[in-house]
Amino acid sequence: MVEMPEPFGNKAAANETTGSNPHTIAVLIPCFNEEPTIAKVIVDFQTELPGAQICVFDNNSSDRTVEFARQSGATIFRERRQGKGFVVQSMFREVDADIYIMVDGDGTYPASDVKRLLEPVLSNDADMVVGSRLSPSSRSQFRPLNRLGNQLFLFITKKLFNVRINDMLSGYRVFNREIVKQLPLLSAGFEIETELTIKALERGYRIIELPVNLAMRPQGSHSKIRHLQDGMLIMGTIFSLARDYKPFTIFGSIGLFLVALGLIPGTIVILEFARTGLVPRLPSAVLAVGMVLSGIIMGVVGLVLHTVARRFQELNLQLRLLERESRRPI
Ligand SMILES: Nc1nc2c(ncn2[C@@H]2O[C@H](COP(=O)(O)OP(=O)(O)OP(=O)(O)O)[C@@H](O)[C@H]2O)c(=O)[nH]1
Ligand SMILES: [Mg+2]
Repeated sequence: MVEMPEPFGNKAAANETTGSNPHTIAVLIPCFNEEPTIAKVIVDFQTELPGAQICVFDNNSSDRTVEFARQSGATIFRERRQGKGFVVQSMFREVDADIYIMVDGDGTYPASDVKRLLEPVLSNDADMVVGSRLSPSSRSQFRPLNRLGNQLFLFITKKLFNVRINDMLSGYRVFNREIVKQLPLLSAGFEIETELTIKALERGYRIIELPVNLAMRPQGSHSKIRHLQDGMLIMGTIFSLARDYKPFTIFGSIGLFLVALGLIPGTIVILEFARTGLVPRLPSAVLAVGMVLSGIIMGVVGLVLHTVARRFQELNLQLRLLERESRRPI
């Protein structure tokens, strides 16, 4: 479970709104050819949350996804640009609600858990709740390659960002309005969950993970993941976000590596100089100086970018505080 510091907690205000004036809830379902499962997903969520608006975001499906979704009572939205990331961007832009639930259209996430996931956002204890498929108590049915990929990406993210999370790629999440309307998302495809998790963590939003059990896709329903291509995209996203948000970690590590490498020929040259007073291996000396200097430059670049990133973080926080202040009744 990840619990961020609570910079903006305002329980009193939230309890008032959950009382007589209930929140509007939207269930957002990205869909690309999910004809075998979409109707059941919609009905299950309608049963769990009778007042919620169910929004299916279709992405050029060539099967009967849209027809089945409409028959089941969902509102249909269309996104022409192909990719889950584009769909999530338009879901967050187009739909107006107080609380948002995002869930896949493939029927692999249990609707029966939705009230449990909603609870922390309703009580204003979290800005985002993640249905964690990899929590110790989850009994998720993963395909072996998916489990391996998830664990590898999680390991790298935890090391680079120094965060405690169990599942960063889950497609089952609950958000409050602030995070949906304020998080700047740019991803086009399956790297969207990585971006969502890391940007939310870096902005200090309060995130809670609750265990859910992932089920297998039923017979006749097909995965949209292309393991190699999407895996590389996710890896690329983790590293570019690390470069932007943790520049000192990235550039500092490269710098340290270069300095260490430069010290190998450097030590030989220095020892020889101490012994004989001569520098007979001039190329080694030049190589050592070049590598150590490059390493130092990398470290300085990391330090400068770290300061810039920190200032932007502060600015971001100030903007959010200002926005909150401007919404307070006078
Ligand atoms: N709108 C839209 N939805 C997509 C696209 N690609 C995938 N999705 C949806 O995103 C959700 C997740 O995709 P999945 O193929 O289930 O990926 P996954 O859950 O990581 O892996 P599996 O369940 O093992 O296949 C599903 O509801 C898909 O229909 C896309 O290009 N556009
Ligand atoms: Mg799925």
